[in-house]
Amino acid sequence: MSQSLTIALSKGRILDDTLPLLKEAGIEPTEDLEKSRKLIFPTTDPNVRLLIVRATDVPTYVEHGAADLGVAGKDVLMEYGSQGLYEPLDLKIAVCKLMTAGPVDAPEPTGRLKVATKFVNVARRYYAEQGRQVDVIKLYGSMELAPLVGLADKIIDVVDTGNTLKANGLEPQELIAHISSRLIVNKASMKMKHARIKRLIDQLAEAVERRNA
Ligand code: PRT
Ligand code: MG
Repeated sequence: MSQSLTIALSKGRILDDTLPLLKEAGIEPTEDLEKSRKLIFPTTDPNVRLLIVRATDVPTYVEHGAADLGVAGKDVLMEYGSQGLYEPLDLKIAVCKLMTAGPVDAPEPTGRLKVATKFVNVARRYYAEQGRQVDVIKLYGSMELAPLVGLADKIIDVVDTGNTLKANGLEPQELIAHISSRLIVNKASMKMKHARIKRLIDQLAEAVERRNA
């Protein structure tokens, strides 16, 4: 198998924070990804290309080998389940917290808790560990709305500044996990393209260390 690499990224904060790290590893897209509608991009390394996919789809592309590597939030990986992937490096970017949140000063509901979230697997696991009965309601976005209109008592979402919660009369409650983005690697690629991938992991690890020194 050739040593060419395909790397899956998502637009927005992951792309913004990953490109400077890739640059330090000698990999730069040859055009502006944010401005383009294309989804496959060549780079200054003729053997490396970038794919742009939805943040939640990155693990799928990598697990199935459509991409050799990818960058995904730990929140996304916790929800996806990462047994089918290697997760060799914490890139320490897109840092946030996965939290429960609810209306400011609301009394703890006495009956069965209703929790709205896009992280349904994480939610079920979290409350099961506490032995708490919950109804988990799957949403795809705007989770903050759910407690305001009686769809749910609480939400589970990632929180950075907390401004979005605050603007909607919600407050962060329990910390479920500290989140950052991880480099993920397809298991077969790690074997077949070991030298090339090992070199990239080492270069990225050095770039992360320099950045956080
Ligand atoms: O947007 P899309 O639906 O395609 O997917 P996505 O929302 O998963 O992608 P993206 O690019 O928004 O986030 C990618 C990754 O960045 C996530 O998987 C997290 O690991 C990480 N990250 C870091 C965040 C945030 N910080 C963050 N603040 N992801 C989302 N947010 C949201 C948050 O939920 C809130 O609604 O941004 C909003 C503002 O946050 P506050 O607390 O600063 O107000
Ligand atoms: Mg988003």
